[in-house]
Amino acid sequence: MSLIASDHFRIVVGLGKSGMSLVRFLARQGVSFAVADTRENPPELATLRRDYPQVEVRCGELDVEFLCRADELYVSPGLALATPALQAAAARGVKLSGDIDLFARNAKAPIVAISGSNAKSTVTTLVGEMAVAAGKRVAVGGNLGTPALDLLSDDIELYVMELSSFQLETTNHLGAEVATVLNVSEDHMDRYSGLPAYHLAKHRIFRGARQVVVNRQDALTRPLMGEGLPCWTFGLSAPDFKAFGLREEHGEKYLAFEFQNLMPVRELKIRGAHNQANALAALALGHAAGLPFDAMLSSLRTFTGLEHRCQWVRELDGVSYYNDSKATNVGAALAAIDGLGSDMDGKLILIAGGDGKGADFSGLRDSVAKHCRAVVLMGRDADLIAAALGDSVAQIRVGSLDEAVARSRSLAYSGDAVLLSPACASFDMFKNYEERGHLFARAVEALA
Ligand code: UMA
Ligand code: ADP
Repeated sequence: MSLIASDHFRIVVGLGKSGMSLVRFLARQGVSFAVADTRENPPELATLRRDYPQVEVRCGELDVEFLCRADELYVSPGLALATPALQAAAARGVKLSGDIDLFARNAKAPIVAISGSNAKSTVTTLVGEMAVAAGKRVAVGGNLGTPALDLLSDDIELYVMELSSFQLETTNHLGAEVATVLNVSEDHMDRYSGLPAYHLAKHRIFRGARQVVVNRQDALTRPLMGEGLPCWTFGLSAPDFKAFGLREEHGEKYLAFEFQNLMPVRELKIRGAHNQANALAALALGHAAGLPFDAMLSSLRTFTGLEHRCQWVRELDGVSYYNDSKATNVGAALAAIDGLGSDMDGKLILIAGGDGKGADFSGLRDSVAKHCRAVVLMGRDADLIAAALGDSVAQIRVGSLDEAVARSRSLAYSGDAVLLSPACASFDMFKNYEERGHLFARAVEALA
């Protein structure tokens, strides 16, 4: 049964991946709609024209009169709701919506919903693998991989969804079986008025949730509403009731639930304290969703992590090289610096810089001073990072990633590690963070 009114007219605003998934969904429902995008040549234009030639599409600057022909606009996550034309349409009574509410209304299986500033993709992938190991027919996607509406299917028994603050801005009721905000630190400050606005957007994930998972080490992850909901917690401290954490016994560290040890930490293949937190978060979410411990633990034993997330590339002359290109904000870089730095005898040579998205880099100072031998800076906001770090560490400025790798090698001693963890988006120098990570790995592999 369709849960969408057929007598309304809608416009899909934004013709990227989510816009195209909306087009497919609305076309399947047989309702009338049009498409708009501010770009002259949006990424899915050719596909739309080929598969849905009858759908009206307007490219270029948004026309408020055109938008006001609709009862409802489905706005893509890449487009801020504050966009003047969208606000003008809203002021004239047009509803602003997104794909996630539509997904939630049409999903017939429980939803595990995962947001946070960092670790979303790692934890989402892990919970997905745990569900597969438990024999569930599971669909995994959202901000990661496949757009939400393309996942809908009557066969699915569990949805594991990564949701960004952009997607949550237009989400009014998710109704997840279990929802979490894994951590909150500054990101996307070029889109939000400040941390409170970003925090509020993330917490929309808890709307209608039946259970919540909270990070004991980050007060901002506690739901702002929904007091009294069943709550599971995770954190690196020893766990109490309804809690996942670490416990030490006879010199061995364990992942633990309440008062029971689950598995030794050394059996995890993913490195660093931040990844132990991620494993605990995935266990908490999976447990809340009814997955058995044996299946979840077997997934944790085999999961080697995602590409570009503190990924080990090579060892040369006793120096390890790590690709953490996905660290596109300060919180992610901090997790890598602290996580790897506290797990090794030597020091880090950190390669950082790029498009800082309006971030405050001063949070890096203490961890860099503690764990880094030197920092190699590149990209648009290198000066801002240099100023924030001050004289706490040796700094080297370079013009390219190849140069960064070569200079890092010359700075490192045996036992050290070279870590690409830029604390910045990549768009000033690269197509995306994947390209930045691949070029780093290539430069490292080319070292003689
Ligand atoms: N844009 C315009 N005009 C428009 C619409 C978009 O200029 O009319 C620009 C935006 O400024 C943006 C870019 O186009 O920079 C992409 O926006 P989009 O809404 O078309 O993006 P999609 O292709 O639909 O991809 C979106 C998510 N992208 C964003 O939120 C920016 C993808 O997350 C997601 O995988 C996809 O939907 C499927 O759900 C990517 C992402 O970068 C991975 N997410 C951010 C992050 O992880 O930090 C939130
Ligand atoms: P997201 O999907 O939220 O961007 P990812 O799993 O792709 O998350 O990881 C992004 C970055 O965050 C990586 O650079 C990784 O090193 C860092 N990171 C991983 N786990 C954590 C954590 N628990 N806290 C903070 N940063 C983390």
